Amino acid sequence: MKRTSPVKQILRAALAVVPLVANPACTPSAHGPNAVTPEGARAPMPPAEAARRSAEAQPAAAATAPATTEGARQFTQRVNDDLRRLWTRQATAEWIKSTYITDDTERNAATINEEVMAYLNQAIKEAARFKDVQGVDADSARMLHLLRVSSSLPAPSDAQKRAELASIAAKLEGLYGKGKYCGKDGKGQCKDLGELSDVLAKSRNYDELLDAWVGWHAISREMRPLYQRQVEISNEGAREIGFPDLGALWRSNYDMPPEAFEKEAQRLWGQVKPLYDELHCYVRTRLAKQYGEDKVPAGKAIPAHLLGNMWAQEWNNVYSLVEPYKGQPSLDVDAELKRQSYDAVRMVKTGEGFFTSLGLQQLPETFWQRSQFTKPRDRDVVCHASAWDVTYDNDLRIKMCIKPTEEDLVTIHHELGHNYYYTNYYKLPVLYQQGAHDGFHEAIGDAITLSITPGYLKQMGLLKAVPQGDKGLINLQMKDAMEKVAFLPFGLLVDQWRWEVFSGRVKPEDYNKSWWALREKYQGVRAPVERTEQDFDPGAKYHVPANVPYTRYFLARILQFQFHRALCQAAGHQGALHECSIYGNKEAGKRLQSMLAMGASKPWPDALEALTGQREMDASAILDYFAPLRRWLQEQNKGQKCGW
Ligand code: X8Z
Ligand code: ZN
Repeated sequence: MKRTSPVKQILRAALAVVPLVANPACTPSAHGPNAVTPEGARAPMPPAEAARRSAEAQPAAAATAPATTEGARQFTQRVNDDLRRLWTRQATAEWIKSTYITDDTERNAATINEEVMAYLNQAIKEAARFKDVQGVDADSARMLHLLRVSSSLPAPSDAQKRAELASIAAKLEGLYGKGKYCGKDGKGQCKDLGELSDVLAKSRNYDELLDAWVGWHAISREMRPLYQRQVEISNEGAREIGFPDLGALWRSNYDMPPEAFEKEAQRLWGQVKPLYDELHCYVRTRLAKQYGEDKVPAGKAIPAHLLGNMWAQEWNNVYSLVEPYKGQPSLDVDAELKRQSYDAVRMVKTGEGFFTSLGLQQLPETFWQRSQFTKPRDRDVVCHASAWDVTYDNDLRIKMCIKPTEEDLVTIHHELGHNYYYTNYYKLPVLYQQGAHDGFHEAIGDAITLSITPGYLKQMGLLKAVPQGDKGLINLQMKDAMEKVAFLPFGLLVDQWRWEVFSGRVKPEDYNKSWWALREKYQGVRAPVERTEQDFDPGAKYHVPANVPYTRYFLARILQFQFHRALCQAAGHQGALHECSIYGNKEAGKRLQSMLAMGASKPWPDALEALTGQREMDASAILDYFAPLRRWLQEQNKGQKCGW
């Protein structure tokens, strides 16, 4: 029987269907020019310049590597070397730009982003010469696959279009970063996203909330034509390297055919939807008490501005409105952080302390020197939190605008999770310097935060008393669920929308309508005022203009509980999952590291097995965790008109 070579199988699978996106973390630039920013690339490029740049971008590797097994090995080695150099230059330029937004730093980043795009387009085409080669070793075959799916924004080989794509991507991210609302008449005091988010989190005044929500959602209107063109050009780039559209490329990053991945995401959603529905029903009832039945009617989707967050993605900011039992010990960590004047460095040290308690190493000295912890007063920066290894060589950093809140303390752990992944795999070839899949990367820090129990917080002096008994437990679970469970449908729908857009099933004239149809379908949330196709509400969420795939966060919300369960087992925890903290447990730390060190060197089921013994993603851990709350919610919701 004729054997098909592994490379051929992989290339066929990818050509036939879905490739994955291999962005390791929330670093926009990592493994793909997500965040290209060329002010200077706005004008059409002269043909001579375009030709020069195309020629520069030729990867010499393939031309000299013969179509043999040895050639494949040489080729992938060369690509790893080239990419280490290119990605380091790219990440350096992106870091400088994101921490100091000016025309110059944007143009600088754009130039290198174009170069990386050109290189990848060429290298991926050259890699096709190995598809019929028999007996290619497993590592080379995997790297050829990872190369094909390594960019979330592939450019076509046409230099003009590549420059246009870089320019558009830059403008989109810039529009988001500079977005401000200056009052209805445009003459009020201007508020940025941080300030508007504070209103969403703290105000309980319906009209004030509405004003902040509408104000922020106006910043994305001008993104619409740019986004439409970005879709056209990047789809062309995806087709050139053998994918039907960009969504198919994104979905090919999960070691299974893209259609199988779509089904997998829906399977997981089916597992958790009943829990979400119970939470939604209860929260709506409580919001109706606060704002009135006329504003929050039973049986209808909830107005999107009442859930404490600009995108209604996490609802923990309105926990006080839904608190099940009064008179229990406070769960308010914010108050303690402020009272004790925690500064950003102390908060990050607290996060590091959790990881080192597991036996993981301290962060390198350079982390403390090079990170951006707080918002500089003298310049524009990208505040959306991210984690970096700028030189792919343990050059760890985080970039945040930290405020002394519990939300930011949680985000710090999230970002440090990325850094601890980086530090465990930085000695691998760069094509392997990624998570097993992108959801793994997003889940590490979050899994750690599941061990931030009230007992741990009390030990840290951040809670006065640990909640006791059934009432204490239900309050605690409600607070957790408002963050973790509430997020699930949002985590799924962002890319459900983009996949439809990329495939052309949703046309530009229906961008906004289809966005709200999905928000209503999955989240049970509706726009608080009439929207039209003048609006571009998806653009008001960072990851859309920044072109960061989002399904990873949905997967991470489920995986983090699966990881937590396995780590608790490794730590010898007996009893209910929600009672476990792995703080200080070295066995759990070792188990975690065994997975982190694999990077993307093996298909993700192998990595999952190393940590959990399971080869499938599984929502049973999140369901087990919230079992007490779910029973309680079912009781409360009896006789209510749930659903929408
Ligand atoms: O973007 C992030 C991280 C960086 S990877 C701060 N997150 C998503 C979001 O903010 O929408 C974490 C949770 C979901
Ligand atoms: Zn992240």
